[in-house]
Amino acid sequence: MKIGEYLIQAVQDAGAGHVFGIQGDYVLKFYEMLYNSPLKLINTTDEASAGFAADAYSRIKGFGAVCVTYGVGGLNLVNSIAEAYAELSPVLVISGAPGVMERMEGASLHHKVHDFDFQLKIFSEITIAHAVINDAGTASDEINRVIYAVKKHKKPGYIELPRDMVLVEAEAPHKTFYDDDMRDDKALDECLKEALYMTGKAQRPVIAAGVEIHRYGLEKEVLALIEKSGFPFFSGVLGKSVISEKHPQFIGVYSGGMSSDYVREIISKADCFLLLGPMITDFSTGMFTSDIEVSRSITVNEGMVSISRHTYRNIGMKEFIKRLTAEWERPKPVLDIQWREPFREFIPATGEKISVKRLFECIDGFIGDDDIVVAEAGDAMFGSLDLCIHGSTEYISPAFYASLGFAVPASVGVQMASPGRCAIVLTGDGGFQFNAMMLSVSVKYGLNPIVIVLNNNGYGLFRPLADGGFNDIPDWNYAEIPKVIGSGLGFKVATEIDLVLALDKARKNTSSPTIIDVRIDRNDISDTTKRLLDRLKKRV
Ligand SMILES: Cc1ncc(C[n+]2csc(CCOP(=O)(O)OP(=O)(O)O)c2C)c(N)n1
Ligand SMILES: [Mg+2]
Repeated sequence: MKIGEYLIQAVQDAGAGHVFGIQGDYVLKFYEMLYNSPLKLINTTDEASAGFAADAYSRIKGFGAVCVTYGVGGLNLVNSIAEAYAELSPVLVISGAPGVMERMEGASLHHKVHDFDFQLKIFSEITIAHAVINDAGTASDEINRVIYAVKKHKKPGYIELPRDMVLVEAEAPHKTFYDDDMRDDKALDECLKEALYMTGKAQRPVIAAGVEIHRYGLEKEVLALIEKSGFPFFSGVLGKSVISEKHPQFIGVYSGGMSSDYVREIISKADCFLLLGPMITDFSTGMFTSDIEVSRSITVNEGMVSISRHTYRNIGMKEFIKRLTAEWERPKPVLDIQWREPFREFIPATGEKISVKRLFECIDGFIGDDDIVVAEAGDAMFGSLDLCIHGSTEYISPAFYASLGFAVPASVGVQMASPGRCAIVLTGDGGFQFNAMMLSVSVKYGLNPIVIVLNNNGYGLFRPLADGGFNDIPDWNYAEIPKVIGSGLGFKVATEIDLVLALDKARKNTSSPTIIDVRIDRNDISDTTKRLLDRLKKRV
């Protein structure tokens, strides 16, 4: 096999069916090979968008890939891959590069910044494993090593493929990569005993289903524990929808002082927290205003379990959860929780101008079983935390790294990874303007995202903190975008009834994007964001 062919086969074997990106002369030979392979090549409008699309794709499929040219392409991808790294998304970056035989000292080749390895050095900071494929003898081992690390650690990897190596015959692999994690069975026994004792005597226990549960594919195991225990459960901001939010034991998303009164009340009274796969960040704790006390917590992450202030190491998260469930004996608790009200139908008030609060109530009623919600950083993301997501992992947002420009490109990745399902994109006007051109890629591939633009004339999130012309953005006519990109529906809505009518038409549009420009007041923000801003104001 040629090295290029070996790489393509390895990407397929790892679970990807698509590769996102843009070519250039340093990667053209490989692109031709990719194009003629079973992998589907999705050309994006720019590399940052390719990275976001591949990130969302990876969150759904468990592995994704992006392929770019050297320098101009690679550097355009840095922010997206940094987000994937920060939020545990297994994306493989493949970058073309000057040939091994071209790498003469001091050679000034286009797209090169200084030394030939400048791009490798940058990506080594934001990937878990990296390799330059410059030796046919080790090429297959190096490709396998990087892909193995990506899948194991749920973080991006980097493979640089010099253009003169693509057609070189690869030697067969010499090494096998297998799971060699140290496991301490005695620590697991001891830790389980302590966890069973602590949960056994709790009067008001709660479980959290965190983001690692999704990334390590443990949804079924966690659901079994939730149902056997009868404990109520919540999720964190990044782990939203790891388990279906229609589950009767679900109480909501908890993020400290940012959360709704309902969730906060339950958490503030809880006396035992079983935190499964959480990622603890400023947003997930509502700027560190969480009521989750370490002394009452069992925190389970891949490789270790902490109970109160001591930690057991070398414990697999899956083994821990499975054994905890198997050895669980305590009867289900009798709880005096006032369970969430079932979902209420949205009835539009005639002529009433739409507010952010009502917008989210309307979207809550609109989301269906086959939809995947993609939220952009900004009020779109914070306001959507209380939406009820029906299935498992049907809500995707950059709820930690929080880069703008994610949602529209991510919807392309989502729809490629889950054919036939609708992507509902919730974005602010500012975030939308970053990568709105990616809707033309949706048109090219016949995708039908429904893009709801929360149009508050600028960077609304910042206005209460510091306001000035820097928060105003150009006022686009978003509803006219379909004319530019050649297909799609566009609506400009200001009232509740118009919004409902537009959503109805969007639902029936199965072949092209729908853009709904929702005109909201400049200073209107969601309750979640109001609570977040109160916290931030105390800091600024
Ligand atoms: C790439 C990037 N640049 C800058 C920021 C800082 N930032 C966070 S929110 C925001 C404003 C977003 O505006 P919009 O999308 O309209 O949402 P709104 O604040 O109005 O809800 C900015 C600039 C960021 N998160 N990501
Ligand atoms: Mg805005």
